[in-house]
Amino acid sequence: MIFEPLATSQPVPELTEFPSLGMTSHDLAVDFRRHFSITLGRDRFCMSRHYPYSALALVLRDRVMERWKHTREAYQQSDCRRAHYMSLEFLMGRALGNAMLNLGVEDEATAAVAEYGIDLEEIAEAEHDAGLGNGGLGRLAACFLDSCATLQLPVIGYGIRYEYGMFRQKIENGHQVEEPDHWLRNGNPWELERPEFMQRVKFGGRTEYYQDDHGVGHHRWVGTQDVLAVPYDVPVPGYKNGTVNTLRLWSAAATDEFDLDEFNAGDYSESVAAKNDAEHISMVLYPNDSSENGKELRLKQQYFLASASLQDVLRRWIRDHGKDFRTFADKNCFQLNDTHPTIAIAELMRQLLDEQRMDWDRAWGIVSRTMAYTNHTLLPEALERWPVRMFARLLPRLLEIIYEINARFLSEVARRWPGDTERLARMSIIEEGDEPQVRMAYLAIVGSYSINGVAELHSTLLKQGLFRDFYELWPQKFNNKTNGVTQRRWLAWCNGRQSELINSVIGDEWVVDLDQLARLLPFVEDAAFRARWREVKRANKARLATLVKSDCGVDFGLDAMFDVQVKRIHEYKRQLLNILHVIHLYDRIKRGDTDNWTPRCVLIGGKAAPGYAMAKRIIKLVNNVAQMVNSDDDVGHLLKVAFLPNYRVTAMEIICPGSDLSEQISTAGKEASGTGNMKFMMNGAVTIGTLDGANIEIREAVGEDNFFLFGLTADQVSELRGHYDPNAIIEQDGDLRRVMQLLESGHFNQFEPGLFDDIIQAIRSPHDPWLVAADFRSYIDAQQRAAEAYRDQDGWTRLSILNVAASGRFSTDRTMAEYNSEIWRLASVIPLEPSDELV
Ligand code: KVW
Repeated sequence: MIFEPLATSQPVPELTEFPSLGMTSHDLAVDFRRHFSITLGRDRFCMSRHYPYSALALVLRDRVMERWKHTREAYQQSDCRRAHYMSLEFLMGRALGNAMLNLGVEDEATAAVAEYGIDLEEIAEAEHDAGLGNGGLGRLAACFLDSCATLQLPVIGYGIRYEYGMFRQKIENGHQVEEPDHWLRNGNPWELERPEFMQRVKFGGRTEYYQDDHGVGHHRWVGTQDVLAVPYDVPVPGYKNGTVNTLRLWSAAATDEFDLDEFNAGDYSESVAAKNDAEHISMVLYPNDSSENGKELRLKQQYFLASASLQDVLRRWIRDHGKDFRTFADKNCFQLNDTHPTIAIAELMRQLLDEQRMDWDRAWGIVSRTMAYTNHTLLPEALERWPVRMFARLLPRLLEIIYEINARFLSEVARRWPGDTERLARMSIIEEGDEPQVRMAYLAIVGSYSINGVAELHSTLLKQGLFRDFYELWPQKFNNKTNGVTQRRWLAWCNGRQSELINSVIGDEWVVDLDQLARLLPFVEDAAFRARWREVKRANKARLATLVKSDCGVDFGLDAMFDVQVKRIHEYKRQLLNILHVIHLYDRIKRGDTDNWTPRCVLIGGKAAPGYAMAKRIIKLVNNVAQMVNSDDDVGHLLKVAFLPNYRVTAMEIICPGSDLSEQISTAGKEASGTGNMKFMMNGAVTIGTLDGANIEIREAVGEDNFFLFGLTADQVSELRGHYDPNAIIEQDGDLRRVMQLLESGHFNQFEPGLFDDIIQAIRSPHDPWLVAADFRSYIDAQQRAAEAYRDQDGWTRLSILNVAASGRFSTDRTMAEYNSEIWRLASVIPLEPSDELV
């Protein structure tokens, strides 16, 4: 094997040590030229954006690389406890700017490429987003990694290197069209292939019982079809601290034997098919946000991630500690990002039982002291259940283990509540019925020492509702960890103007200590500061307006209020409520009800899951309304509407700095947390929102006068079920009645009859789970209050500053510090800085 250690001699240590690389603009410029001409072998005919981008990426990568090695060395030498963040999604976005910011060489890099007449902003556009996630859950994982590196915590991300990330969204005739996202096509300088750490993952086959040489019984999993997992490491730099953590992404490859067996049997095309089959596992990200569709390939992806990652952790453990697992649980823990990687609980049992021949109780002792589970949603359609039959076929040994976990768990329940058979059925990991299912959330709860929700309300609702039985059994396992976002990307990087203005009055410590933003409070009273704040916002709005013009062809005037809702399209998020408000404003304009009007530019963006018909229809409605409103001369500058195609991390970096009003309008009790709400707040937008998810904590932090609240509470929402009468509400509310008349008359679909019938029906249905009509009046009134507040520009500027000043709590630095002090209990590890080794 080519990855065996050298047999003849071992290289001298100097091979792996390297004099530290210079960080001045001159040093960067020299290396930039070398990478462009020599590493990439380009000449003056290769002046597309791509090659200068690649050369600069290599310059930064070199500098990241030396810190990365030092960090690995420091972790290795300190033999520290580590956390492993297991997630099917990591929505990293672009890496170049992030590397420059964290290495502290933004100005130097700009100057370095400028020496060759190149504009850094222009070449940065050549980088493709790493879109390995759907939305909030995937981006949260990326923000977590950023904060862990900055806090110098030994946390490793484990995920899948999808060949195709989140689809690219185009809009054709107002409809969403999906295109594959082949993000690796032009190569990826931000990954390092590690074939030496390849693992083998089994599928299918059957289980056998056997006795070892000592007569002890064991199980083995045989007759399997195996897939290779090849790791690719992505560096995660901390902020100016010498730490570079690792995100390890697994790519699926066919095993050699797999090919050869079939090939020798004479069936060439079968052998190629098998190879394809294996490589399909990491081919594409499932584009469903908060809903599960029970596809076999998805379960394969989940097991592939869990098995490869755990084998990797055990490989390292055995390399460093031999087969003594007594301190394994003291040195390792695993955070499960939703139930997606939960099969890890059964897989770690399998590896300890079958591969390490440990007995059940010792193995379970390790598993149940190392696994921690984060729940991200209460929506029933998002709760993962896998058919037992599928499990039996794909992962027979894991199903046996799950049955055993369940049997032992249910006997504990029976001891605690003797005779309560209903409770046993309710709590069983296996849901009985015509098609029995494995309930992954219950497996996660039974196997974990910590279970957390992602905002105060969400965690409370988990304990009172969905997981009530489990909370009664194990109250000590449950806790809350309110989400956050990293201020490095979501303020320092994406909003240079606002950052500089903040720095000019309170310094830049907020970059690593976001609570420092509270020191902006006194400046709310400073008229000159408010004027500068307003200029910053206006410049950021101009940048956003340019994007809207180029991507939507719509003119946004800078004096109007920029009213923005960007997030996945889902009925519970109620983009529909937003568009009903737009129709209401349009109706007012058409009726001449425009005294004291506040001009508005409404921006909506987001992707719909390709199979989610209603979400796609809502996109079409937004586009049709936009078309009608924008082309009506009566409307003019009073109202503009645009749907921004292909919403993604890189778009949000321009959107949130240029927004005035942040739409966070989900039906109360449905949005577990939300994280876009925090990005907008940090960038000086004011929120209009319901008492849902982290909105509640945002409102508490900023003060009720500085937040436009509307809508039913979560309690009122559940109380209304059963006697909700939207038709009566529509009848009684003149504004809503006229909005429905416009919709129902086909005003927005004159050449597409019946197009919006499903939407109309949903609004009028007494079973509408999202209660759009119920919150309409309260929403319209809150929008009116926002519009009036906006007319007082100076007053609005105060609101804007107050929001930023109160956003300190919503840093993932705080979130990670809480995970660490209450769940992971890691000590931070400080690596050598590159220059240290010369001393
Ligand atoms: C499957 C999700 C991708 C595939 C959630 S809940 C479930 C999923 C399911 C994603 N995503 C979102 O997680 C965010 C991070 O905690 C929350 O802010 C958000 O409220 C929630 O909907």
